[in-house]
Amino acid sequence: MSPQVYISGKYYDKADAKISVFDHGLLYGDGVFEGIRAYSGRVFRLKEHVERLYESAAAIALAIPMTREQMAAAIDGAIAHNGLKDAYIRVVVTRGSGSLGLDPRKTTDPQVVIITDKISLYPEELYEHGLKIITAATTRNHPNAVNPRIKSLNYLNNILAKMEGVQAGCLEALMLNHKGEVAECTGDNIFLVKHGEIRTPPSDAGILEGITRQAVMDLARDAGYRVVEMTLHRHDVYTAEECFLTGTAAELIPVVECDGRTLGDGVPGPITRNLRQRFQLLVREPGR
Ligand code: PXG
Repeated sequence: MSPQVYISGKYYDKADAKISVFDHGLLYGDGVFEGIRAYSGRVFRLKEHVERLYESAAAIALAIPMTREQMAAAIDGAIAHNGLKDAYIRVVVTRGSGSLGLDPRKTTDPQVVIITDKISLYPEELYEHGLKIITAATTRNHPNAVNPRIKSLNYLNNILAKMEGVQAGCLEALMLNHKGEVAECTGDNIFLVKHGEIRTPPSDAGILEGITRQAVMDLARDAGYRVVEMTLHRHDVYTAEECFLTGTAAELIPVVECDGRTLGDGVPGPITRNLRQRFQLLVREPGR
């Protein structure tokens, strides 16, 4: 049986899990979300995901109708309710139903949705041989528009970039910010290795501050690598020794080609492979 969906305090079968067409989440993409993983029945970085959800909500002045503690308990509860061990969790908070018109004051009852599902993993092949990516022509949101730090329901900009990637036969696409600097991919953060140093764009490059990104920076430093957040350009990608992406869905995945240029030796590099192994241990380690 497929997992039941939590909607604002109750569980529903998949076929009955519905939200009003008048919800501004649907009408305007007015809402926020999180994508989370559970490994062996434990939710990875639950506190961090809940915190980011509440920060996204605060940034759009959306009052989530439950406390952080209640939210964390509801997420744990949804996994337990559905008897899942290794799972993907999608938390969505919508602005709620209202009249037509943008004004959020005309809405009531923000909806809290927690979808849990079995995780569908990327083919192991991609981790062994690495991804090919392209640079999308679609620019990452300007921070003064929908700030990339907000994980909002308005992902169309990233979807447009993803479509460019798909068109080019790539699973991910690199997005530059309005200044032409490397920001991130459509659903993953990007890291480069140069002179043995691990480099990633800073928050002010206009990125989502990924929870996997932070976990990987921490474990890389613990492993003795130098990790720096710095402005990067496409040139740095093309001339990198190694490149990898991080995200909840992909975990840590090597990139071996960008815009038709072979990166490094064209195979996942030693630092990328080392970090991937360490990440695998981290997510399976009790008490992490
Ligand atoms: N950048 C963007 C734009 C993202 O959307 C990441 C980076 C990586 O962040 P985390 O915190 O996951 O390390 C994301 C994450 C989905 C889905 O189902 C999307 C994400 C994560 C999980 C699921 O579309 N995006």
